[in-house]
Amino acid sequence: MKIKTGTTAVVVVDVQGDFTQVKSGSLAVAGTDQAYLDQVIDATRFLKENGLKLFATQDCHPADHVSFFTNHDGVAVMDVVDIDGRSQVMWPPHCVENTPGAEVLVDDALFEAIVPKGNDSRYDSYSGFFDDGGGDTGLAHILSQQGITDLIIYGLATDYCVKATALDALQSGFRVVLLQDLCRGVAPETTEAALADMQDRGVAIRDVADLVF
Ligand code: VGL
Ligand code: ZN
Repeated sequence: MKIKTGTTAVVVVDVQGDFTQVKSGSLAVAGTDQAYLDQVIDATRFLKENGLKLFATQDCHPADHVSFFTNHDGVAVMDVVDIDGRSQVMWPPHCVENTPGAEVLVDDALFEAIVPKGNDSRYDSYSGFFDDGGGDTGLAHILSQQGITDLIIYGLATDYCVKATALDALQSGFRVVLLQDLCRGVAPETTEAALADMQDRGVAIRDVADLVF
């Protein structure tokens, strides 16, 4: 697949301590060992060397965040609870602002911007564009201002934040390529379903080796 370097940007989704086994994260996704992290870091450098602008999203929650099971009575991890008519998964506390678990594990200096999301305690934000309350992170505006029309997306987790970010990117008018080999999912069934869903809606599913510059 030929990449137009002037108008394509990369969005690295939530490659953070708490989502990885390397850092013994509180919400470590299967397959996020050192080999995975090295693969992501090498690919990210490779994309930068080929002239692409890089952006990252960062899950970043206050300690009293609505998605933490510890902030609700009588619930267990992964329960799905109705909150004001929305389905909210009960997660272990993760990516608490200013803690090591929230740190992005790819060198900050590579990115034009690292966009935080999920900082409103009332709303979850799997998407790097909009939270569940409709709040805008500003990412679409930043990308558009830089003349970006196409996005290459990868990171964690395929079935939650990667999927939500890719679908909101399409909704915001970007063409989207998802690099499957650089993504890992929370559970196999939801990961398969997420990939099928993204493909159905027009996301191109590729591996980094398929890109041509
Ligand atoms: C994520 C669960 C909760 C993700 C974020 O990055 O996929 N998953 N918060
Ligand atoms: Zn989160």
